[in-house]
Amino acid sequence: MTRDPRFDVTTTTTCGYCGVGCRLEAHQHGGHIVSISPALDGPANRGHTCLKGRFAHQFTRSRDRLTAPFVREHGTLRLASWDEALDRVASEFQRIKAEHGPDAIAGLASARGTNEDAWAMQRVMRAAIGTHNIDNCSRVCHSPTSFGLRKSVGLSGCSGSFDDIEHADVLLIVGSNATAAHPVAGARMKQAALAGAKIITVDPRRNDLSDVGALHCGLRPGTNAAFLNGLTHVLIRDGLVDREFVRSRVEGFEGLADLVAYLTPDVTEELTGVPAADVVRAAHIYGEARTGSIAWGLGVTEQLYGSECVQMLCNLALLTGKIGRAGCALLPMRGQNNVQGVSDVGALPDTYSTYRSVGDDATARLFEERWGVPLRRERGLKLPEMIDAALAGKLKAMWICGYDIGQSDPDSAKVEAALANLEFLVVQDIFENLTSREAHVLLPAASFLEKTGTFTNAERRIQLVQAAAAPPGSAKTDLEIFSLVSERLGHPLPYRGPEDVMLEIGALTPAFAGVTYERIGRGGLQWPVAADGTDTPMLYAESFALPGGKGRLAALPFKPPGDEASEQYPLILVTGRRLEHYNVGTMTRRTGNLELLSHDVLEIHPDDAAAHGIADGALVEVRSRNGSIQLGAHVTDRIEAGHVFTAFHFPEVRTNLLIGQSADINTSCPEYKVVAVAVTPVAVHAGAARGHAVVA
Ligand SMILES: Nc1nc2c(c(=O)[nH]1)N[C@H]1C(S)=C(S)[C@@H](COP(=O)(O)OP(=O)(O)OC[C@H]3O[C@@H](n4cnc5c(=O)[nH]c(N)nc54)[C@H](O)[C@@H]3O)O[C@H]1N2
Ligand SMILES: Nc1nc2c(c(=O)[nH]1)N[C@H]1C(S)=C(S)[C@@H](COP(=O)(O)OP(=O)(O)OC[C@H]3O[C@@H](n4cnc5c(=O)[nH]c(N)nc54)[C@H](O)[C@@H]3O)O[C@H]1N2
Ligand code: SF4
Ligand SMILES: [Mo]
Repeated sequence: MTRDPRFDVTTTTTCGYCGVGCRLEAHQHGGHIVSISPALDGPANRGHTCLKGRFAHQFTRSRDRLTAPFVREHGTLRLASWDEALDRVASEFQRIKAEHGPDAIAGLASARGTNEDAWAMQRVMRAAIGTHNIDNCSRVCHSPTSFGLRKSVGLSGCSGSFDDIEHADVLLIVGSNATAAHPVAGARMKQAALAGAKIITVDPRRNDLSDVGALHCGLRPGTNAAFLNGLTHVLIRDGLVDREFVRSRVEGFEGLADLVAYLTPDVTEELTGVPAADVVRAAHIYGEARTGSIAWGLGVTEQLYGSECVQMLCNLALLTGKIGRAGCALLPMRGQNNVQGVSDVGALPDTYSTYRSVGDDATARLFEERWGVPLRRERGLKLPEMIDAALAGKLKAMWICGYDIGQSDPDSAKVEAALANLEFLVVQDIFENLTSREAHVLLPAASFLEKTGTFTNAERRIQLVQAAAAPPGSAKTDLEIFSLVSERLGHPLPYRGPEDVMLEIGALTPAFAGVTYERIGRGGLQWPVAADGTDTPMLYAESFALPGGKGRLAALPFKPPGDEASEQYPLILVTGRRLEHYNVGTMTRRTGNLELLSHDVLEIHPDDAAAHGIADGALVEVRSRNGSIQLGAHVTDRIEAGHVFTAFHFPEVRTNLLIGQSADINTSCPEYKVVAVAVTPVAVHAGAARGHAVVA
C-alpha cells in the first residue's frame, strides 16, 4: 500500500532484533528499504522504536551480503550454483548417515529466523535425517528461564504482557539492562518510574533504570540466590506473605520457610555485599505494594545456578500473590526477536513444540502419523554436547543456521577446534561470520526484511513478519532452503508457503490450535490460542499449569558461583551488551551504528584501575584461566570495584576466548556472567592504544 510519495511501497512487519517485538513500517524505494518508522498500533511499541529497529537496516544492502552459495574445493570456498551446493549438502548428509547413523549429524536453528523457518528445520532434522540433534541459541540465553518457569508455574513464557509495566506499583528488575537491551520496553519502565512506580534494580552494575529507581542493590556477581532467598526471609519474617494466596494456590511453603530461616539480612549482606538495610527495604517495597512485576535477564540466567534462581524469582511472586492479575507479571526479558518462538516450536533436542517431551509416546505418535516416518523416543544432543561430540570425532556434520557459535559461544578456542574437526559443516546465514570460516558449504539466506512468517516476542505474542524487499542476488529464505534440502533427502515438505507451516504447527500443537495469519492480523496473538482464535494475554489467573493446578515454591539453597576471584585472577569479569550493537554484530556493524560505537572497551572501577596501574584509554590484557584478549580500558564508577565489564560484539576482540566451561546445572547455559580475570597494562608504542581493540 503506498502512503507517502517518497516511497514505492510501505510494508508493516516486526523488528528482527530484540524480543520486544516492535511493529515497524518498512518503506521501500527503488527496490530497497530506505526508511523504517514505528507502527503506531504495535502492541509492544505503541509508536516507538529504538535505534536498531528504526535505523539499523542498511545491512540489507551491504556489499558483504551473501548473495550466492559457496562450496569448499581444495581448501577454499568458491562460488557455486544452488543445485551444486544443495546436492552437496544432501549427498554428504546421506553419506554420513549411511556410514555413521543419523546421530552423527546435528543442526542449530536460528533464533533470528521465523517460527516457520525453525519448524521446518526441526522437521528436516527429525523426519528427513532421523535425529533429535537440534538446538538453538536459547541454550546460551534463557533456557534457565524456560526450565525455572516450567517447574514453578508451568509454562515457558512471560506470565503477562509488557502492559503490566504500566499497571505495576513496583518493578523488581534483576540482572536486566533493559534500556540498552530492550530499549522500548526499558523506556516504558522508565516512564512508569517517572509516573510514580518504584523500581528496584539488582545488578552489579548501575544502569539507566537504577538512576530513576527507588533502590539499587549492587550485589556481587553470582550471588543472586543469596539475595533472592534473603528477600524471601524478610517477606516471611515481616509478615509480607499473602497467606490466603499461599494457602489456596501454592505448595511448598514450609520447606522454603525452613530453608531461608538462616538468611537474615546480615547474612545476606555478607554473602552478596548488599547492605542489610537495603535487603529489608527491597523486601518491603516489593512485599507491601498492591501490584508488582518482576523482570529479569541474563544476569539471572547465565550463571551456574541460573535455572534455580528463576525458581527463586517465582517464589517471590507466589509468596506475595503477585501473579495472574494486572500489574503482576513474571517478565523474562527474552533476547532475540524469535528466541521464544524457536523454542516454542520445538527446535530443541528433548522436546517437540510447546515443550512436549520427545519421549512422550502419545505426542510422538501424532508427529509420526502426520509426517509418515518413525521418530525416536530418546532425546538428542544439546549444543555443548554437540561441541564435545565433534571434538571426540563422534559428531561428523553440522548444519548451522543464523547462529555464530564461533563468536558467541563460550570458550571460542574449543568451538573453533570442534568445528575444524567436523567432516562437513553447512553454514546458512546472511553474512560470513567466524563460524563460516570452517564451512564446507555456505548458503545465502534472506533477512527478516525479505521474508514472510511470524516471530514470537517476549510476551508470547505471535506477530506477522512481511517481506518488505526482495532478497539480494540469489539468496533464498531459510524456509525455501530447508524445503529444497528436505526434498533431496527424500522427505519433501508439503508447504506451499509459510502459512501452511503455521497451519501444521497448529494441527500438531494444541496451544497453537487457532493460529492463522488472518487472526494474527496487526495485533498478534498470545499463546495459548484456542481453536476459535481466543488468545491468552494473562496466564494463571485461576490456576497454574502444573498437575494439581498449584504453583510450586522451590526451597533451593545458595551455592557459590563457578568461578571466584583469587590472587592470580583478582577481578570478576561480567560480560553483556551495548545499546548500539547487537550480539555478534554482523548486522549492526554494517549500519551507521558503527559510527556511534566503533570498538569495545573494558570498563574498570577507578580503585581497581589505580591498583593495577591502568590509565583511562590504556591498552590492557585480560587473562582468565581459559585464555586472554587485549582491548582498551575505560575507567568508570558505573561498575562496582572488584568487577570489570565488556561486551562480545566485536570479532576482533574475541571476548569469549576468556569464557570457560562452567554452565547452569539444569540447562547447560554458560556462566558468561562470572569469570575471574587478571587485568594488566600492555606496553605499547606511543599512540598505538587509543582504546582500540586488537587481536590477541
Ligand atoms: N543493544 C542490544 N540489545 C540486545 C542485544 C544486544 O546484543 N544488543 N542482545 C539481545 C539478547 S540475545 C539478549 S539475551 C538480551 C539480553 O539482555 P540483558 O539480559 O539485559 O543483557 P546483559 O547486558 O547481557 O545482562 C544483563 C545484566 O546482568 C547483569 N549481571 C551480571 N552478573 C549478574 C549477577 O550475578 N546478578 C545480577 N543480578 N545481575 C548480573 C549485568 O551487569 C547486566 O546489566 O538483549 C537483547 N537485546
Ligand atoms: N560473553 C558473552 N557471550 C554471549 C553472551 C553474553 O552475555 N556474554 N550472550 C549470549 C546470548 S544471550 C546469545 S542469544 C548469543 C547470540 O549469539 P548469536 O546467535 O551467534 O548472534 P546473533 O548476532 O543474534 O546472530 C547470529 C547469526 O544470525 C545471522 N542471521 C540474522 N538473521 C538471519 C536470518 O534471517 N537467517 C539466517 N540464516 N541467519 C540470520 C547473523 O548474521 C548472525 O551470523 O550470544 C551469547 N554469547
Ligand atoms: S526495542 Fe527491540 S524490537 Fe524494538 S525496535 Fe529496538 S531492537 Fe527492535
Ligand atoms: Mo540472548
